[in-house]
Amino acid sequence: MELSALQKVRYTYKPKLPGSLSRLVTDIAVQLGSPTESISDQEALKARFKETYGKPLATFVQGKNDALSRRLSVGVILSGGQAPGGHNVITGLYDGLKKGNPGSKLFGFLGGPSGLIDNKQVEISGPMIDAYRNTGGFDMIGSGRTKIESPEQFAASLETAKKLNLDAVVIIGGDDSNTNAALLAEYFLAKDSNIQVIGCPKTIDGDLKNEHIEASFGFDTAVKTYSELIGNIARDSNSAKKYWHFIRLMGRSASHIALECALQTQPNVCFISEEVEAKELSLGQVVDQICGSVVKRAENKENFGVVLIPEGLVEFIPEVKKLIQELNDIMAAHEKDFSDLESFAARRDWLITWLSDPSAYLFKSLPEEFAKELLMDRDPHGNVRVSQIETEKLLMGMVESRLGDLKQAGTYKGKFSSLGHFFGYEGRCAFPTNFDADYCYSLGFSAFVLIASGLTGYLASVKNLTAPADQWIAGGVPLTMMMNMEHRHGADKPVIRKALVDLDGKPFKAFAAMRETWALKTCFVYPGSVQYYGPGEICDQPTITLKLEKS
Ligand code: FBP
Repeated sequence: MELSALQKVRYTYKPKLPGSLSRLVTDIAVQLGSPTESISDQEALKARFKETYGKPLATFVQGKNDALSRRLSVGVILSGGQAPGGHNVITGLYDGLKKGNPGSKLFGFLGGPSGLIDNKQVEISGPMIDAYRNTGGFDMIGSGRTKIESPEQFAASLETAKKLNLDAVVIIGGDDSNTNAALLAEYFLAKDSNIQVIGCPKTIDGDLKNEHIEASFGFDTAVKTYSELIGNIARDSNSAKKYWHFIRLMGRSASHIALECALQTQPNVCFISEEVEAKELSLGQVVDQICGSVVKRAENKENFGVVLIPEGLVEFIPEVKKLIQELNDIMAAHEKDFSDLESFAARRDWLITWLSDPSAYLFKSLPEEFAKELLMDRDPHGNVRVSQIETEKLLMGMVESRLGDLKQAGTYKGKFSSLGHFFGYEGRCAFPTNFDADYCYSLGFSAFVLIASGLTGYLASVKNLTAPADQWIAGGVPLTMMMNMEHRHGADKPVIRKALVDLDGKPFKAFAAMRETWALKTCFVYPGSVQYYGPGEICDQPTITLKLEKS
């Protein structure tokens, strides 16, 4: 394989570790706190997690710990969407295991959780690790979205782990995958197996965070990659002065990505889905908000601008959310009738007979392309695939038509020409920033310490992330501590609570304080590309979101 100059140099980058992990491995002790409680639904969760509920928080400190030199066999899984830094979690785990005992082994399950179920794995070797140090992507072992949920899948997972003589399984994933990790940890103990399960917090969406998990890895690199691209487009827009750019950004549900990109680039308009839902805005009101900026800027002869749209927006506009829920139910309950209809027109007419009046009215009024996208196959969790729904195009069309009305009424005299973009996959496999490279390596190393110390049902945690890396605080958070019960697909299920944008939080407030100015004036900021080498103030800075949250 031909290597780029940057890749060659990144192989030699030495990720920074928290002070507590930089010493001799046998000098890393685990300090345990008091028993913990889940965030809510304590009784129901205690009943569901009889073996693992309420474990104490773990912090790594200086002290003798001979357990860390045990010979171990561990299996690792990459689960869900790609996020920069995944390879470094594996690298940190591998280096930790080998430092503890050169005879320890690491197996990589291929293609996500299905690799554990079907016993598809590879033993990870030193040369393999060296070929992936500080690189983006999940291609070392691949990822997948299979959920371990049926009794057969749990039993097959245990069988694989036993066959390989594993001491532990590490699951690198988001909220759903780590809920799975908690269930697996519980299952193994309930089946009298001592095989441990440890999770690592991954997702570019940034919605796996709480008091103890300050950030999910990958968010830092993804938002910096998107912000560079948005800044470049904003500058092009300010140079040519003839286009409005509508940019949809990844983030399945939460708008953390859009919010951070807005703080970094200062666009004219940015929607935060959580606010749209809280204010119960209609699709028409969302369109009006964009038109407000277009009209005012046209009065200043600025017929150009940038609009940021979180990809999850459609599911947070109450009327569209209701329509999607009704479509999900109808299509699930009458799957065959629906799939027997071949043309879109036949499907639309059939669906309209089932939909409630308001949803039928909205569905009929949607442009055909967008309505078709709402009918595409659901993901394995039954959700619409928002990454495939071109909300930016819907809004571009609706804004143009509304501006036409305003022109006729004489309240708008500008010119409107728009271009659509979607930034998602561009950021998920970028070379991890120094922050993500260091954070991920530390998470992997922490997973090793948790395993060697005999803990199970924990998420590796590294805190104090706005301080220099040597002051980061590493340890583990019991998975049940982050859980609550939620009604999903007709039943109450234990899940790790997703962290949506907090409308009372500092990042949102900082954005809300500035957006009226940005809507009117051209205040774009051009962040430029991620820097890997150079002064710490440009290479090692965390996101604005994290800095504000910790300030
Ligand atoms: P995870 O939650 O698994 O990290 O994935 C998040 C995400 O990148 C979303 O932002 C996006 O909507 C989705 O994955 C796309 O999924 P896919 O890779 O299956 O197209």
